[in-house]
Amino acid sequence: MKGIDAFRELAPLLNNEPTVLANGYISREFFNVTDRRENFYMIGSMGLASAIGLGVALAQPQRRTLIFDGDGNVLMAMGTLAMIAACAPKNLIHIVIDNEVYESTGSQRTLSHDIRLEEVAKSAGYKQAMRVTRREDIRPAYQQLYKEEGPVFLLIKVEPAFDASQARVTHTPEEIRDRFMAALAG
Ligand SMILES: Cc1ncc(C[n+]2csc(CCOP(=O)(O)OP(=O)(O)O)c2C)c(N)n1
Ligand SMILES: [Mg+2]
Repeated sequence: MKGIDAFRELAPLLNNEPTVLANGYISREFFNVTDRRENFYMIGSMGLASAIGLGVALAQPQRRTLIFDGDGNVLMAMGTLAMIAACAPKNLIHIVIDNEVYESTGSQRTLSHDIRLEEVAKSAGYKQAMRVTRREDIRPAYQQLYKEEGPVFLLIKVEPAFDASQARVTHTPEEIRDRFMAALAG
């Protein structure tokens, strides 16, 4: 399964959940699958989607909040897993597209081949943490986790298979911020 296939499975399941996306190809691929006001593309700053998603979940406790993260991003900000577990927002779903590389910068290997990030999340104190490797398992896993009390964690193993002909995010950072805030206010 390619990362974009995981996004194609998940996109039809989304409603108006605020969705914070990690930098690099994660944002770019999801932008190409479904661009929506609720998408906050964290262009540039690696590791921070999870912290921003935590902040959104705490500020908007009545809304289910999604984080779309990468394995390299999670490894860079592993402390944020502990912070999310400690703050324990019931409405937070943390999804990781794990291709075992830093694909955006040339596919250098990450540690996620040996280190099970969903077990790190579970040990930190996430209420549920699941790993899926098959495309057909994504939808039921997501639907199950959506019903659970958060924070919950879904790791999706994919091949590194980014299609570099896909467009970059065309919105400026200011536009991303403004439309995200407008979507959350509405
Ligand atoms: C602080 C910081 N360090 C490094 C980078 C360069 N960089 C951008 S994306 C990326 C890799 C992200 O890896 P991962 O989260 O696994 O996503 P993937 O690229 O595999 O989709 C790196 C190293 C950056 N943007 N910011
Ligand atoms: Mg990666």
